[in-house]
Amino acid sequence: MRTPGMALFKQQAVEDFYDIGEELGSGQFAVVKRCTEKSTGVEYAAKFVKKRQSRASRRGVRREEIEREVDILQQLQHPNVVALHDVYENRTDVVLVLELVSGGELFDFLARKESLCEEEATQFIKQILDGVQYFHSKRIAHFDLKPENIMLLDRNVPLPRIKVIDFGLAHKLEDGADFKNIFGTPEFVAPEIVNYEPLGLEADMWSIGVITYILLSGASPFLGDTKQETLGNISAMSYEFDEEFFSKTSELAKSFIRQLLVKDTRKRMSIEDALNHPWIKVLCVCVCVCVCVCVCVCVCVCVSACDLN
Ligand code: IQU
Repeated sequence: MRTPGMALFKQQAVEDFYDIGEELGSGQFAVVKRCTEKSTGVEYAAKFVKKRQSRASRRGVRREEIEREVDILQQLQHPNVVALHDVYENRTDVVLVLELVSGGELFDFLARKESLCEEEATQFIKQILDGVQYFHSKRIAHFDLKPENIMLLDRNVPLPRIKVIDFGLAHKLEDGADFKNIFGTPEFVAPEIVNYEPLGLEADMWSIGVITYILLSGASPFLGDTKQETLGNISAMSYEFDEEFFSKTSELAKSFIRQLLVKDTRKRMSIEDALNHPWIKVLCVCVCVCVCVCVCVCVCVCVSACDLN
């Protein structure tokens, strides 16, 4: 039943407008399927979110939470953030028709590669930072940044485009509101989440620190044998740069991670600080210069080849 003030999603059957294809992924209360818009032939990813049927039920997602995710996605249009195309609902589900991101998760891509040099890593981190800067500028916190939620648009290009997905835990932070009680995946959550303290945009910055650590080493900084042990490690700030994994990593990269994995939220790097960190600035400029030089050389070779003919 709908009450006044509730968002109205399209009440027609999504199947009338989209051909629904194979399953792409699933979560506790959602399944994502490939779909094709009948009128245009364009492919999307349809996320079927199970609605909670009664107040007492523990299954499904509360309507206000689904509306929050939709409301946030509707505010976001950025090359590094998944786009929302359409929203339908029926008795059991709300269906979010999202941009299709075909290149898989960033970490599957990395797992297939022999190794990732820092220049390549910064190209990925920079795109994550660009996406995060965009929603942080709107005071939107994601609260669930982790490798599974970073996807590649197309894995078969030299510098794949990254998309941040899954805004199911995201919140728009209102001024003065003291925001607590959100819980993402233990490995990636900030100490203020573990300790049920007020939350802000800083929690995402911590997660970026953990993601960067994993990206460069393949190891996870706080992961314990149990959930409790992991949370204990986070709260105790118990992590190190193990020589086994970090012997070839630059001091600049470690300083970037160190300045994100800071317990005091006021001393942790903000998104602007991270974008201005020399590891990101210097390496990204280097890669851009290299790409430009390569393109120039290719053009020169082509032009001279044409002249010879
Ligand atoms: C998924 C979720 C949200 C958007 C997607 C867009 N394209 C493909 C898959 C998408 S998924 O749940 O199927 N995969 C997320 C992998 N963690």
